Amino acid sequence: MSDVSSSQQQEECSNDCCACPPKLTYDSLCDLLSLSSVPVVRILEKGGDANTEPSDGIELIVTPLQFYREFVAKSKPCIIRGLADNWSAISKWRDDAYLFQTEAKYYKKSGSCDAQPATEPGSVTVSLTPNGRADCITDVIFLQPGKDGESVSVETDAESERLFMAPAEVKVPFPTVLSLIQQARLNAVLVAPLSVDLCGSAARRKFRPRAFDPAELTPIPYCQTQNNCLETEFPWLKDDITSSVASFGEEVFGSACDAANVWIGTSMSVTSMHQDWYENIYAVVRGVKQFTLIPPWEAPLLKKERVRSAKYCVKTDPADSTHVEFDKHIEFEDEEIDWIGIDVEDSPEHDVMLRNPEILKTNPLQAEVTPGEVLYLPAMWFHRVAQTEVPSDDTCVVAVNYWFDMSMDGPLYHLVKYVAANGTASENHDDDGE
Ligand SMILES: O=C(O)CCC(=O)C(=O)O
Repeated sequence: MSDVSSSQQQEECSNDCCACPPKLTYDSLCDLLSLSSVPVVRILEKGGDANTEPSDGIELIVTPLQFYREFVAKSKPCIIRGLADNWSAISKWRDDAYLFQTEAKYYKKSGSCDAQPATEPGSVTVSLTPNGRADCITDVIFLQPGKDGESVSVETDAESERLFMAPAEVKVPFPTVLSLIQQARLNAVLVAPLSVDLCGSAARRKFRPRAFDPAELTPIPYCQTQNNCLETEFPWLKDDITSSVASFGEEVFGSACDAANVWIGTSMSVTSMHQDWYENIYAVVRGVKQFTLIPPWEAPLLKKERVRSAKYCVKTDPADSTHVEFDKHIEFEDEEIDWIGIDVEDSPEHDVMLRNPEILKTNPLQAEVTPGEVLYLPAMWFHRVAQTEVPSDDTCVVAVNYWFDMSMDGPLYHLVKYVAANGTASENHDDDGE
């Protein structure tokens, strides 16, 4: 009875009355649900002592079941320590000579073994961009040829369009990836200004060189195909990885992983903010990954832009797989795409405020994941991923991740879809002129 009368009282109340709890708005809901940090946890091994006290930055020691209850069921990210401790990859892949030659050794070995069907090295897919931004909204500048055939100043004659730019993709022998990384590094002088030139921030345009020719840009390579490439393109790498991480995921999510992917890149590449409809267990092997994470219920604050989609094109030399050049032309896809057009790392005084001031209301979390650590990235969470080589083995950053089917029958999936499609309560108020 008393509950009914208090809810009636609330309905009648204009909410200026100090006896009522403040009305829950979309913004206050986001604040209520926001997390202050990404905890670091350890998974208790079978037969391990459940009373072990956490130490060394670890906040919790949990069993897989407790992990499910505390993190998966609540859609909370965390960093897991200890899961990949028995991966020899963590030490072996720090050595370039070892990492980029493992393929040849594997096939030599497998040639004498009937159990292995493939007997010769294949090729791996590498994404190439001029600015380290694959699958990202980009201000693409179309240059007009000048009188003397030279490209002309972008300030006077160029037109630009914001496009979703997919990378060019080439298939190369694995050791060529190392050569492409080394070439990109050597040309870092070119890469640095261009990496800001194309990434879409108006305020940064002042750094743009007066003219540039895509054919002069050095491709920035990133192995980032998300098609189960650990199995299909990099099977030899599995020799240095145990099943510890995949088995943990199987136990927690109740099925085998849908895809296991390999990521080999450098600090020149950043993955733009996006979300995936998978549970993600992401293990860093070499270097450091910096994740910026935004919860899926904050989707309306991230506003997507609808843009045309295109991809970079390259010319390759069949006789020399290390010789790759950008074509002057990009290839348009026959579709438009909705994508988040703001890099949340841009500072507020830049064009963030003009394009989408709402982004400043998000509650992003930062997670720095180091070798041997595993990030649990709950399904649907938005993520932007940057990476840094460590000084002692500074060629590249390497990670392996496992995607598991997410649950689509619980309320969260439907609520997230609803919020993303319908925007926020405050927007609805604006529509009504309130
Ligand atoms: O490591 C990266 O660059 C991106 C990773 C990612 O987006 C993912 O695992 O879903």
